[in-house]
Amino acid sequence: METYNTDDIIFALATGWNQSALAVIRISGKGAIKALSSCFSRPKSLLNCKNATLLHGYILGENNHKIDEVVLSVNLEGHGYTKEEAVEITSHGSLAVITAIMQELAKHGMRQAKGGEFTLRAFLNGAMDLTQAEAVHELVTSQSQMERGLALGRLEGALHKRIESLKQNLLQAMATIEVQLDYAEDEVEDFDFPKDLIEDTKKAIEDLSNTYETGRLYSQGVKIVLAGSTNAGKSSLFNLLLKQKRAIVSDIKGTTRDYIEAQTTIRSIPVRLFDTAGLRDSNDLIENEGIKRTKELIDICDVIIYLVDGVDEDTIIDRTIVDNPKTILAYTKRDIKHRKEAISISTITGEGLDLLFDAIIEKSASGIEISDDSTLVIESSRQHQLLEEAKEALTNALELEKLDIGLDIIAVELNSAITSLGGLTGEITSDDILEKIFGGFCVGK
Ligand SMILES: Nc1nc2c(ncn2[C@@H]2O[C@H](COP(=O)(O)OP(=O)(O)O)[C@@H](O)[C@H]2O)c(=O)[nH]1
Ligand SMILES: [Mg+2]
Repeated sequence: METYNTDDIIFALATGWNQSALAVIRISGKGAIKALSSCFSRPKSLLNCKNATLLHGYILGENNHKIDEVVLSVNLEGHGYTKEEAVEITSHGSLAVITAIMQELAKHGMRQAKGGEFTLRAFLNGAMDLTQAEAVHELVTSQSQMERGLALGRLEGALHKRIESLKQNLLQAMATIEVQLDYAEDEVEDFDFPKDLIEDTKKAIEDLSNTYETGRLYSQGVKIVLAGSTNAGKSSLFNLLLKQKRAIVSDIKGTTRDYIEAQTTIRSIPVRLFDTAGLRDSNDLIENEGIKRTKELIDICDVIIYLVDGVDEDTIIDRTIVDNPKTILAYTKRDIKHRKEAISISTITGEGLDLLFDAIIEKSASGIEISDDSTLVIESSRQHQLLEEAKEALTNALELEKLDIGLDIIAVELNSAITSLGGLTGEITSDDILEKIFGGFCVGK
């Protein structure tokens, strides 16, 4: 790979680039211990370290001037995250300390790592497969407890195992066919085309591929816009969902003039929630701008919750919004008046919210709600594409068999499905693909 050189020693700040109590700078690569010992106060102890040792001391600058008091966690080759010789420096967390240490490392033959380089090395050294490497990134960027749990399952190898077993099925089918191909047809009696095995495997691949929508829902979340006329109760619902008073709630119409945006979760799904200006005709310039922005938001969001004041019988319902397939209609102020013609909620008593949440899940991309994070779900578009390719190849194989086409042609399709599955775990992967996967990681991972 062009931009990644795996022969040298890399370092990166693994914690945030901001002031905190402690910072962790990680180093990995052959010779890392020796290189670091030339700027560490106890070089002999470091050089003689056993695997998985903690070592206290000082990072030294020019003329052995102390930069900071640190603790090193040392891993020898064959161990640790990258399976390379590696050291993690835990230092004090000021930017001054971090900068000085990193400058010192650069002077001692180490270079700043690029995004994902540690994980790339872990993958290349066989510490994990590609599904696990992708799970690292998914875990680091997880936005909800559910996504965290799902990603951890994949990191522990749940997806890897499933793909491997699917691949084994296909290898077995392939072996049966190859035996037949190796001999003239009349020599092998009772040849049974492994149709069931291929069909079952195809179904399992399809099921896994179909989890992508759900995975995406839990990782990327949904954009929900609260719309409706002024005083409908949008800001009250917004605050309730955020569990804090962010938006101003008032019975004076036109209080919310621009939209307010916030992040929350609804039933473990990350939600970007927008409280908007009421949709009413107004002569107020600023309010009109707010209404215009509401209309723009309606275009880009996934779900619109259109709130209608349940008490005010005269409210005019905007059909263009209600008829939008993204829209959930809900009456508010159920504690005063319970409207039966649609979902009816109260932000005071919380009544009806469960039904509203059900409707949100149903409207969201997949409509599938998963109950626990032990479910196997994919969230990477790369994995989704490869599964689709494998499914396609198996569909072709089964079609060809029906048409009584030669086994050698069917074998090509089976092989292609096996290759796609191999691509998922990273058995066969081009540099371009590695670059694409690891390039999206943050530095230090
Ligand atoms: N009784 C009752 N009053 C509500 C409810 N939701 C909102 N309100 C009141 O309705 C008025 C308008 O609410 P607000 O959230 O500012 O509406 P918005 O203009 O759509 O943002 C306020 O006085 C709220 O206290 C509800 O569920 N029950
Ligand atoms: Mg409001």
